[in-house]
Amino acid sequence: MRIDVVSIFPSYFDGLTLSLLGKAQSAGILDLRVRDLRDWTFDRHRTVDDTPYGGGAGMVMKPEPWGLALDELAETGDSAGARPTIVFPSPAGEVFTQATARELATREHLVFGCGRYEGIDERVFEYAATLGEVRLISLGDYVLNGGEVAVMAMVEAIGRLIPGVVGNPESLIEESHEDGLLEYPSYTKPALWREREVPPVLLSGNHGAIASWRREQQLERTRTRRPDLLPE
Ligand code: 6GU
Repeated sequence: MRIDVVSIFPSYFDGLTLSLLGKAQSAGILDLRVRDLRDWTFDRHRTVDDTPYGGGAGMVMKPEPWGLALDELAETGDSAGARPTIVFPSPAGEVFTQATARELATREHLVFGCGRYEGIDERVFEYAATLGEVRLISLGDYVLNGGEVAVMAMVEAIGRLIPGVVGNPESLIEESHEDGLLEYPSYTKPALWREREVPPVLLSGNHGAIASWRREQQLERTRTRRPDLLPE
């Protein structure tokens, strides 16, 4: 999978070279390229924003650098003409969930365009739709200063679903949200620690009993912490 990220703060994404996603890049499973939007500016100050038409607070990102960035990055060089999925992080977008991560993990080519909070000139979204499938995606109902942290989260959630990135595929299945429930609690040695015991069923060797205890724990946790995830 190829992922391009465009940002005015490319060093935010240095962390994506660590750990599993770093290994996936070295192994050639993930081709992640982070680009500075200012590379597509040509004035002395490398200007990416300007005042809003109609007035109002803050600055708006100019369309020209975005147009050039998208032209370059949407071009895959593939004669089959594969179109990328172009994601703009936005608190005004659809909410990102595990289902979104699963869907985007099936794509050949993702382009993430990180805007600042005040936004990108609206025509950029229309233009992007001529190059690929455009998605505006939010992490949830709170406000970040820009799209960078949101894109880091999305790239990590998507990247770990690419086959071969997570060594043991079973660990993908037994995760919170994969089956619509929260994960069951985990324990390791010692069996007694600061007067606290590991639930005895886990030491019983009875695999059926362990599986039903874990399922019950998942349901109980989901009921208390996230009742919104359960059917009515
Ligand atoms: Cl994707 N962007 C920004 N700026 N704020 C957010 C967000 C995204 N998701 C939640 N808050």
